[in-house]
Amino acid sequence: MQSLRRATLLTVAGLSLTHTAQAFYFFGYESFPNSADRLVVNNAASKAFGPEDDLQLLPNIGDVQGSAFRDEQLDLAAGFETRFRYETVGGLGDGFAFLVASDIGTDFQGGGGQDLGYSQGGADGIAIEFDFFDNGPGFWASGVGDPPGAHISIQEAFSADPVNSLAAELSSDLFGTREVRIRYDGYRETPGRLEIFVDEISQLAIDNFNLQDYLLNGNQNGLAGFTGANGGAFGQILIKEWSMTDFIRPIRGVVTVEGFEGNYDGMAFQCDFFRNNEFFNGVGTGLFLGNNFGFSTNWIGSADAYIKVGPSLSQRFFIDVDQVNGFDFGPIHLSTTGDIDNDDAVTVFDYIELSNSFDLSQGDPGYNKMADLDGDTSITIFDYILLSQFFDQVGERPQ
Ligand SMILES: [Ca+2]
Ligand SMILES: [Ca+2]
Ligand SMILES: [Ca+2]
Ligand SMILES: [Ca+2]
Repeated sequence: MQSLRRATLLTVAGLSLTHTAQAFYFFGYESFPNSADRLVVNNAASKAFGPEDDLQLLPNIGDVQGSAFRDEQLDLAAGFETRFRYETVGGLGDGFAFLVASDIGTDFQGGGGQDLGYSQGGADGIAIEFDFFDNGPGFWASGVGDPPGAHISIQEAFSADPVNSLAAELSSDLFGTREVRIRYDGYRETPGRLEIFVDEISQLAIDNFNLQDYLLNGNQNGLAGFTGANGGAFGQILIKEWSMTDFIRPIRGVVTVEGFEGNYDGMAFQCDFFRNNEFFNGVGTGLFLGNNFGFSTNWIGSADAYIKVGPSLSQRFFIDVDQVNGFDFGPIHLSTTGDIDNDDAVTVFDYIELSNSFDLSQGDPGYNKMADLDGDTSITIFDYILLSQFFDQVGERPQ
């Protein structure tokens, strides 16, 4: 089921060459004026705070809670990346949490104080704590307390109890103005990595983490937002910016074919990705138009791509997919060969296919465009000659 879901995440994104490389943002807030779209604030939280229109998650008042959610179900299962910049002003309260969860509403608010405004029973999701206050080892009923100091932690099941901590790390670098990046990559060579960066320094990561295990009923979708709480100790927390992307990056290809550029239009292409000589992903077949094909994918990193278009044999190309800049691929060159029956080898069966279409021209009944190896829109002796040159050759794609 898992592999099926992943396979379906690959979709043909488009064939336009003019499309510029970019991440697919769910949303981005550079500030939080009252007009900030689809942002719901609750309790003591407010938009349009101060001259920079910050999101005030918590005012500098004791015993208050605040929460803010993007009013949109996000497809999080394959991965997401969120960035936010926050500032602590004045003293320090209990802290705050970034949440993704599938069964809460945008009015969600959990317990106060040490619960950081999110903890409550019965909810599925994860919370990433930025916990400023050590509640002590004996605080929890379980007897397993907070780590001994300010910490980042990844909590499951909406419980701030440390027994529900998937990972925790002490950090004294959580105060003042900080930039956080949280990246969940559900689709790479090691599937399921959740990593938290503060000021671009990795603070905490867990591998073999499948977000869907923590979203209700294996849901792919969830809400994202923040909660925070002040107890007897308190301080102000401002969110200055917040953006979120789905981690899917477009990859576009430009394939220039030697000999008869342009004549592969409407033919199938196949692009398979390998790492360490093992297939891990593919884009299946799609329509080749205007000498290029496009697709989007949700993995990043490098891979060997075996690309085959029309009667060419598959060839290996190295692809490096950059998570920030997306990817621009090509132009590459595929050699015209003679694989008319599309089995990635030039054999006697390709001769038979060519013979069946011999002497026919474009528009004739029975004309097979795949057999027109030299691209002159007729099946002639010259196509035979080309096929003969490549006879017995096979594509580079591992079988
Ligand atoms: Ca705490
Ligand atoms: Ca904690
Ligand atoms: Ca063949
Ligand atoms: Ca021809």
